Amino acid sequence: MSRTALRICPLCEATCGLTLTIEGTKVTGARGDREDVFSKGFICPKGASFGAVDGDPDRLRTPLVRRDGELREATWEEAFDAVAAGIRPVVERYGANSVGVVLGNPNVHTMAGALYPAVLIAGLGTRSLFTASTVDQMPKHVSSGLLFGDANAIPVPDLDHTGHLLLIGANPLESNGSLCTAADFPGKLKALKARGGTLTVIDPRRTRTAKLADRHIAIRPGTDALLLAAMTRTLFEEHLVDLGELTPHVEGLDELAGAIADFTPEAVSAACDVDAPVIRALARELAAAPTAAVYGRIGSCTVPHGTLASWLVDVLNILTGNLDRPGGALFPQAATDRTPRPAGPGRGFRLARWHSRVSGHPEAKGELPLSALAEEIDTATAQGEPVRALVAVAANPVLSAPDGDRLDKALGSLDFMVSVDPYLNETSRHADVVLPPPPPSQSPHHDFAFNTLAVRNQVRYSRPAVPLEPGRMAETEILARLTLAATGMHGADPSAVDDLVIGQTLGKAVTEAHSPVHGRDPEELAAQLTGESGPERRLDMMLRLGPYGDGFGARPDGLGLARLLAHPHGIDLGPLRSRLPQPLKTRSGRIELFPRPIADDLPRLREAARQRTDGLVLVGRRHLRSNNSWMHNVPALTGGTNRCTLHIHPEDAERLGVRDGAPVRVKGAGGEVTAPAEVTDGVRRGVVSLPHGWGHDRPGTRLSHAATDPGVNVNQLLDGSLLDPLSGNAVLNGVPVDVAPVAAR
Ligand SMILES: Nc1nc2c(c(=O)[nH]1)N[C@H]1C(S)=C(S)[C@@H](COP(=O)(O)OP(=O)(O)OC[C@H]3O[C@@H](n4cnc5c(=O)[nH]c(N)nc54)[C@H](O)[C@@H]3O)O[C@H]1N2
Ligand SMILES: Nc1nc2c(c(=O)[nH]1)N[C@H]1C(S)=C(S)[C@@H](COP(=O)(O)OP(=O)(O)OC[C@H]3O[C@@H](n4cnc5c(=O)[nH]c(N)nc54)[C@H](O)[C@@H]3O)O[C@H]1N2
Ligand code: SF4
Ligand SMILES: [Mo]
Repeated sequence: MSRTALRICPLCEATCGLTLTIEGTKVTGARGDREDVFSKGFICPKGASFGAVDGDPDRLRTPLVRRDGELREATWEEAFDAVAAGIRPVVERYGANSVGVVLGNPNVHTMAGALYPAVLIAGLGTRSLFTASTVDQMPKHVSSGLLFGDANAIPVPDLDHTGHLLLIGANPLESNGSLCTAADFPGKLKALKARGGTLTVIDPRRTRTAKLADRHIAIRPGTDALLLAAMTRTLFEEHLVDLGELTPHVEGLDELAGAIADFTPEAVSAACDVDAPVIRALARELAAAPTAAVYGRIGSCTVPHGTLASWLVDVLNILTGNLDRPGGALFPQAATDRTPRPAGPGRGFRLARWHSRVSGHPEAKGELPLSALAEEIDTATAQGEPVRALVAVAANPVLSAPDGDRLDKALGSLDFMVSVDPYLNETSRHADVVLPPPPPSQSPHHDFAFNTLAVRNQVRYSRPAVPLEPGRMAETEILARLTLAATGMHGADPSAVDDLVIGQTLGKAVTEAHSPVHGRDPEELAAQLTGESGPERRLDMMLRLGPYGDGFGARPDGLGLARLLAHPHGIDLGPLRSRLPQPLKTRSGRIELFPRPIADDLPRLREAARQRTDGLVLVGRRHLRSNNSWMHNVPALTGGTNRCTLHIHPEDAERLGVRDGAPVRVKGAGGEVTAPAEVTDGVRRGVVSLPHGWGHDRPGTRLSHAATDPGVNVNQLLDGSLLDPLSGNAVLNGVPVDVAPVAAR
């Protein structure tokens, strides 16, 4: 007998609602849930393969603990005993910073990842925090922090209503969108065109997204900040600046105009390899559109001027009056956002409150660059102890971060490492303890992160579609127990972690004048929380305190967990709306258009306008049926065009003697790899492209299908020294490489 259950898909940022078919405890099918308030039935090949991803026989079923050098199956009790015994002595002997924490991307796709790591980090008191954000979107956090005073206030293009979309370094037809949660991104781009809107794509590759565009500009990688600066300059020069409703909320306009005066289209044209009249036309089209949104993603972030490019994206939205207006770029309002406080000056955003020990990299948002993890482990300095113990949650930095070989060695030298990961892979193979979370079908789901980035306000929650298999532990409980074991409370009841957070949150809320629970008794409020588990009670609390919440009775028709559970396809909370000035938390209470750290970084950009590399540079790419490093083990999602090949333009191939299908050697500052060439004019001249997340040929892993076509680790070409200095984000695109055919024997 089969049954169906609803489950939000955790396999990318689009958060589609799925209807799963379940036989016994096995997911045998998945289709789009047509009644889902957000995704309305959309599904992609990954979502359709949910059952295969979920039921991968290589997923670990029990904890592993290293004994006599070998990882062996163990009980949960033995595993947490080993965690406490591994971490506590390191903290006690060498101090909190000697315990590192690495958080990978899937943390934003699980409830556990949203609710527990902050408690773990605070409990440990460590500053050695490294996450996937610094190989991804940290520049956007920094630019938002500087402009708006809140690193998490990220404006999202109003895809359903905009008249003109300028898309920079993003390929949503493969990625399904990022920092812009939208189910059926492809359909939304087609709808934009159908209603007479225009789409411009800036990408060194002619991607599937670029093929949809009215205009595709194949820019030279790494030079977007120059192009955007010249567009900004053009808006000033041609008197196209029109802040509209934003006028009272913006400061620094004149300073900005003066500072970018020398970034003329002519001055940047050669570096970008884009003609000056084209740059002017881009600026004019943006200003002339009835509504427009500029949106930049990976290709604009993982480059040497990532923060400047991210800042300029919003500067252009602001100068054309498109920020915070329907059809432009708006700030979503999620149901679990904090209770909105009254508008007014805030505490502002600060950078560089501390620095990394070895290279002195400044922190950003409390994080150190993932690129610096290897040196923080393998290099002793007088500044303090190296990282000697590591907690890795949903992270595979051996493949995702620069110089995997160095990190691989460094991980091998740790006193202790624990990985919370479903797979024994390139990173977790170094752990002394591996704690495997259950598959997604056995986990609850709510998108704490992506609802704050969604193109429509809505809220959805799925309880586990399948009960926990005997011997399994929910990932929320794993992280709660790990937190207790690592912070000297080993063995305490895991609900203590949830009670602590609930007590602290309610305790603070009752003191805030703007809170709906101001002046009430936190214990009385806590007693009202519903839910079957600690994480559900926390979700209930956040919903009830949130902007749409029932305020614990203050607004009886407001949201809470019970109401959400009564709406299994979700609750629509309406289109994105203008919110300024409320989201601003700058010290001035206004948008600070030309902040100091940005001003100080401009000379470096000016310098870049004069540079031109003539050699080849490398960029990445994504495939619809892949996901970073962890989906190459699912046969249904591999093969065909989803392969680790080097894309190279026919003219470059000809010049270098590279033949289609033949192996080529690619050499970068961090090492070299050999991959088959794929000669294609889908990349521009002077650019080659290799996808990331491959290189599944290391011993001691348990990824049987991935190992049959392992590919190579593109990040081995990097040595970790190239960073965007303001954000600490790794430079992964526009990296110089040498390419040569592998000589036939
Ligand atoms: N060259 C290059 N490098 C890149 C990029 C690029 O474009 N080019 N992209 C970068 C980006 S954007 C990112 S986000 C990073 C990603 O980097 P990482 O976060 O390190 O890598 P992932 O492959 O996303 O997944 C990390 C781990 O999560 C595990 N996992 C999967 N599901 C779960 C779960 O439910 N719970 C737990 N605990 N673990 C789970 C997987 O087995 C895997 O080991 O890579 C970056 N690296
Ligand atoms: N199918 C699939 N979906 C995914 C993922 C996946 O691995 N596979 N990963 C998920 C994650 S973690 C993330 S962060 C998102 C990323 O989402 P996107 O940002 O949409 O990711 P990409 O498809 O890598 O698109 C980046 C584009 O930038 C281009 N580019 C490279 N360098 C430059 C440059 O200097 N300038 C410009 N203008 N463009 C440049 C590349 O050619 C590429 O087409 O995708 C998410 N979704
Ligand atoms: S688009 Fe993303 S969320 Fe939607 S089904 Fe595909 S992988 Fe899942
Ligand atoms: Mo990412």
